[in-house]
Amino acid sequence: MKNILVIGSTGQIGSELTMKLRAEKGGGVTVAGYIPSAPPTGRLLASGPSEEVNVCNAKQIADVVDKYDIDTIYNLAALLSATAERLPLKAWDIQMNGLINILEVAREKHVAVFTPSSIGSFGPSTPHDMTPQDTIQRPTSMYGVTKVATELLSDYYFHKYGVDTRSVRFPGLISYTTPPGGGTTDYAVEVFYSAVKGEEFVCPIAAGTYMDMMYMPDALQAAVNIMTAKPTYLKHRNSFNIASMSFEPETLFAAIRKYIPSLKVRYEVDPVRQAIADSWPDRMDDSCARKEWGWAPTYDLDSMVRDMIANLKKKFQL
Ligand code: VAH
Repeated sequence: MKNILVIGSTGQIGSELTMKLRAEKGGGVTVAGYIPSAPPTGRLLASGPSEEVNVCNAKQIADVVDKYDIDTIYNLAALLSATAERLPLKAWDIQMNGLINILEVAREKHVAVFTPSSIGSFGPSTPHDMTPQDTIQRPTSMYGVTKVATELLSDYYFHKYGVDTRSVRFPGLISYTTPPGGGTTDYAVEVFYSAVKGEEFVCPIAAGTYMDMMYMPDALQAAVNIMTAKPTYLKHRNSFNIASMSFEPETLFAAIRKYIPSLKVRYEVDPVRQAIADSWPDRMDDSCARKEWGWAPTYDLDSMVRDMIANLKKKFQL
């Protein structure tokens, strides 16, 4: 029976992952950890227990782990890349001081920990095409620095203390549920909102800028599957490349125009997000994840576009 704590349960990934974990048959409880400025509402609040958990408060983490006999923590507390560039010290505090609080609790109470990494953990000197699982990681953003440090610290706690830490490097995540905030890949979500509402989309990322992207259902399944993988099969832990599609803005817009031909786009490149995007891979090699724990995405560009448009039209009753 798995009792799970999702820290950051009201964020872009956390809000959907918490609902998915609660729907999984397992008999355990999934606790929604939140901070006062972002409390759970609606179905997230109604479907299970929630507790205030600030990653920078180690006692709060430990008390909730004890109260619910937690055996797995999903640590989704983070500032995304563009916000982290604006607030680098806050990003470090949440992503690193928060992480070591979680890992210390996990060490003392024998709790498994999932903390996502990202394509943001790579930098300009990383091979951009078919980025290898094990390669150079010299990111030039604070977000990327925290993601590499997250991978190293999580591996340290595994090798030194036997803490069961696991992680995936998420691409840009696309979802119709919780709008993203402050990410470099957010354009690939925001354009859908403009398209279904018939509004012109102003794209902050230049045409021709390839990035790995993934539909949220595949990302959530990866987060669940890696934590249930047989530990003896894992040659890597923090963190696995996972990939499903790679595209540049014009490819995405053409795929949307197959269903909404009227989509209008103009470019106003944001230099901060463009510099971050240029430093990230075009496409990752995810063969290790496929081999070691059976990673396999189910959505491609066209099926993701179709599903996004159908669900956003439903959401806005269009
Ligand atoms: C961001 N969506 O853009 C996040 C993610 C891979 C990108 O880390 O910052």
